[in-house]
Amino acid sequence: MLYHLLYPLHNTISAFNVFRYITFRTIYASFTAFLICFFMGPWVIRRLSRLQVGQYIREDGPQTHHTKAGTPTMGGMLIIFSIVVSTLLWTNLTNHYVWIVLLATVGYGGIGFADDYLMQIKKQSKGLSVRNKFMLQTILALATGTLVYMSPDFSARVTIPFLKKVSPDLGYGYILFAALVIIATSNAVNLTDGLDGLAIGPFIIASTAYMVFAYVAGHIKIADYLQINYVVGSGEMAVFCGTLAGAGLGFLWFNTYPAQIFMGDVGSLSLGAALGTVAVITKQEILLALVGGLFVIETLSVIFQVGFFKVTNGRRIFRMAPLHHHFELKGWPEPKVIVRFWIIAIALALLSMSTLKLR
Ligand code: 57M
Repeated sequence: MLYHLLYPLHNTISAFNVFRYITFRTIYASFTAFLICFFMGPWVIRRLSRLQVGQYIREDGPQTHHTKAGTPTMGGMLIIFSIVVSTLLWTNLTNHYVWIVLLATVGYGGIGFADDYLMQIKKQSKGLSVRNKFMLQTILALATGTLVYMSPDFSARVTIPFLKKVSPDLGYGYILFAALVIIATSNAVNLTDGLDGLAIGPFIIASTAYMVFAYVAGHIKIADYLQINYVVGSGEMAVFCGTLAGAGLGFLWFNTYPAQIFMGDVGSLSLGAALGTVAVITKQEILLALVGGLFVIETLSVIFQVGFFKVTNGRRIFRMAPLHHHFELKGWPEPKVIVRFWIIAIALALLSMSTLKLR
């Protein structure tokens, strides 16, 4: 909105020329989202506490979690609010990718909200059924994939990290592929969200990495120099990633150990979908498995644990899945697990950056 209101005045007030620049808008979009979360956080925490939207803690979980009972949850509503407001303020609203990514983010937020609402407010212990949740996620992901696929000049080629000459064209299959990336990322972030700041930390890191990828993919000269797929209009996703990272930081202020608020499914599902959609739009789809490698590790730990459990009739690989519970049960204090997982996330994001050169 600011871009549309102020940039046209640059002939009269030359300083307004800065609104043209993606870098400038990305920085201020991050700040805006951060400040909204930071200043509204205490009010949201008070309101959620008053509404008694307090976390129910599972009996079978690590003992240390029982002290967390009653922590306000559904803080994801605040994160989504700050992302949407900041995106509307700082992006070029004629860019259709902006609307597609907002649709995915808010839509997945809606699914998470329904689940949280049933559990926290209606006090139904299970929330949405797994079947309904998955069906809604699939419909929305396919819709998002179709909209991206139909975008002018969008290519159905998939970027394979480290291999610049291999880029298979999936045709209509790209829609399915895009949906898979979005669903997988959304659920992986959700599984990781089990310790204070554990999901939001790596999420901030991954969003920052995609801020760079989006800028590069949307800049014809840099994309050409680095020989990566140029996507017309994807530079605007850098501004959106700025809002993700900024909102994430603002939320982390309150979600850091010992957390004053959890994000709930409304947060984890929507943030994962936002990241997955950005990866698709910027054509760095497969690279997300490395950028968000921590989410992948957590998910694989569940897949292996459940698979092994079934095949061996009740034996386990880890003390408990997802992996963070394993280390908790080994006796690592919660902050140690969290910070070490963040370190892994930073290392993986740095490694992913090297794919810009190594190909
Ligand atoms: C949600 N949710 C947290 C909070 C957060 C298939 C199976 C592995 C699924 C998995 C699962 O349900 N994962 C998804 C994980 C919950 O947090 C809420 O949920 C939102 C995210 N959706 O925002 O509202 C608890 O996590 C803790 N928490 C924090 N700080 C935070 O900032 O401490 C969350 C955010 C909160 C709080 O305690 O209550 C969760 O863990 O439930 N299931 C599991 O993770 C379960 N694992 C399991 O059953 N493993 C089995 C195998 C065979 C799969 C095993 O290894 O034996 C564990 N979850 C819990 N207890 N809580 C089991 C024990």
